[in-house]
Amino acid sequence: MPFLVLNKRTVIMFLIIFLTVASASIWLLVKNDSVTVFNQDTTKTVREIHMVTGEFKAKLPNGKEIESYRWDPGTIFVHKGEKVNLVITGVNGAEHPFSIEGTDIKGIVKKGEETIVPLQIKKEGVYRLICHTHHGKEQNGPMIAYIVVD
Ligand SMILES: [Cu+2]
Repeated sequence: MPFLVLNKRTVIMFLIIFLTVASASIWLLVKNDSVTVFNQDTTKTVREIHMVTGEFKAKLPNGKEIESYRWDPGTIFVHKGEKVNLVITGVNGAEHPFSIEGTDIKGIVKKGEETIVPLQIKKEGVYRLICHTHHGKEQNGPMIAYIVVD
């Protein structure tokens, strides 16, 4: 009856083969996992863009006060068809009723409150976010932000 004789060299050779296969498997598993996680992240995340309502104020040498209301930042960039949440916080000014030209999006931003505007614009172009209270120079405006879609 033949016996399986294992000498030191054979044992070391088997160990090396086993370790090579094991580390290759672990490497493949880890690699697959990280790819999967990355894919889930990119499909589920809706990008947030934060904006505030601001006010510039100054006193002229003759004592007269001048002021101007602003969306800040004044220009934002989104991709065509991209889902974005525009989060606008009211800081200066009591109320800013707004609409986005060329869309049916409208709403109101109130001092101390957050207004979330979901955006998904499918046509390229520059869309104006207009405040209807401060729409012209006479009303301390124009309070307009530009949404660049490309
Ligand atoms: Cu306004």
